[in-house]
Amino acid sequence: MGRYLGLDASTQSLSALVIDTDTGEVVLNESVSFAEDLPEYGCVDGVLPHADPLIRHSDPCLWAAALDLLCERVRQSGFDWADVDAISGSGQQHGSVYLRAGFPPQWTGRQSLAEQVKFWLTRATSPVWMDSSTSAECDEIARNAGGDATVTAISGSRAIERFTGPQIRKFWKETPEAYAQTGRIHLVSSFMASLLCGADVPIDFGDGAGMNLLDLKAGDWSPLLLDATAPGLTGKLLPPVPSSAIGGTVHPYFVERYGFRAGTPVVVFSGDNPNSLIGMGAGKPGIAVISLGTSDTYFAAMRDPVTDPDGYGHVFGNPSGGFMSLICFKNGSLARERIRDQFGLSWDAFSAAILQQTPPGNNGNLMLPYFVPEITPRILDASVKRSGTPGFVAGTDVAAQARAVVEAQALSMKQHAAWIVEAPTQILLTGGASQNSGIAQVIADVFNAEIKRLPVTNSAALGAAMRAASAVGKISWNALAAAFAAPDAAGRVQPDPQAVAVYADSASRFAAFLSEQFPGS
Ligand code: XUL
Repeated sequence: MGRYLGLDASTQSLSALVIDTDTGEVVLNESVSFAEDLPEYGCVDGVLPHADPLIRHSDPCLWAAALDLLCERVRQSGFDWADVDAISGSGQQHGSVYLRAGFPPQWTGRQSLAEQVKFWLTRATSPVWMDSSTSAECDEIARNAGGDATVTAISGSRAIERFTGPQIRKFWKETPEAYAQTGRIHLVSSFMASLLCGADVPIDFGDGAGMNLLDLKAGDWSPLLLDATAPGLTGKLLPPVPSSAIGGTVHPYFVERYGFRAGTPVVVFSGDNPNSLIGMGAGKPGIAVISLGTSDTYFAAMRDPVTDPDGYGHVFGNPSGGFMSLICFKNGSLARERIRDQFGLSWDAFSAAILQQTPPGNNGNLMLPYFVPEITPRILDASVKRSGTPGFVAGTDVAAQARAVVEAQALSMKQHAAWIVEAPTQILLTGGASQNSGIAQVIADVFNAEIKRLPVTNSAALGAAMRAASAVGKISWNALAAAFAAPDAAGRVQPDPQAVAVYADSASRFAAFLSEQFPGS
């Protein structure tokens, strides 16, 4: 029993959440926003502006600066870091950091982490999950490995633009000298853990599965995929480990500067989605999670690593054992926000447009809301399409726009989740937009499932804290889920049978409109 810290290095912020397993309470929930608190790094929506819409990188020094700032902010708030018994963390998946041999050094207290990290980078910026610029490398990796089917069978996913392997290959092709100088490649998760420990912390199976490099069944890097990706890659990666492994202890830098207890164990970090699976109490099959964040994701625990025949879905490691399915939709809150801003709606007005001003099925109006290149379905040449009434197509019917974007997202999710064999009996909704009643109702109706919501919205940080409590405190998953991930009785949304019937028709019309507008997607 004790206090366990979960850190979450997400696309736009770094958060810290501490659970107290004696009282069952969340005793700290603090966050640093990259845009508001560290504008000097120039990231917009978590990425560096780039003229090419397919290129999306971030600055690893920003993540290091955010760690310093968060530790200091929490210390100043009066929270005693020495009360923390163990730490784990979460990172946006797929993003990679390229470092000289010898990283990490013994941190010195004389300089900030960001200043020290800068010296070790062999690639100044980190490609992140929003990057879609590696189509050529995906094709090459698939060809080198013997075809898409082989890559999928080994790694759980077709070679995918945002996955780390294709990004590594692109780095090697474009700057072979810098690649040769790279001694260590980290994911965002293992990089943050390494900063905390001042030691090289391995990648876990959960996040490692998002690289197109891990042999899921063997639990080790696949020699075939390493060779198909870039020369000499084996030595640049530490062997992957189970998500419960201890990666090290907190470095004296954090003890001296911020007051952490010397020797506090650090459990390896994992990806945000594997952590959320735990933080939502969905570690066992039968419960699907829909997370409405910068990207929307749909995921669920699975026993066997069944793969998506259409190549959109993924299989990752489940931190509590077994596997998890995941489908990622890039035009998530980004698309909802674009519609909200374009039509001058508040979130309340957005919800009212859905709940009060438009009927389920939206009078036949359909939108394909691809403001940026989409992952699922695969659309590199992004654009927004509308079909339906003249007012909707012309953009004068404002309420219909709000419903259309949300219906399109829910219908696309249902269509692209059809390959997951273990059908969910419950759907848990999380992420910023999960509190919006209009959005929750559309999802309940499209999936014909009861929606449950949890009081804690940062399920990735919570899941990381629960993993620390499980690995170090030896507290059972059931006890942790009962204490911290129990659905909120007031947050339930029931499907409306009439709307369910309407959406059965919308689903086929949406699928037809999608394949007509984006053939081959
Ligand atoms: C999952 C994915 C995103 C990122 C950022 O495959 O790309 O969900 O993890 O959250």
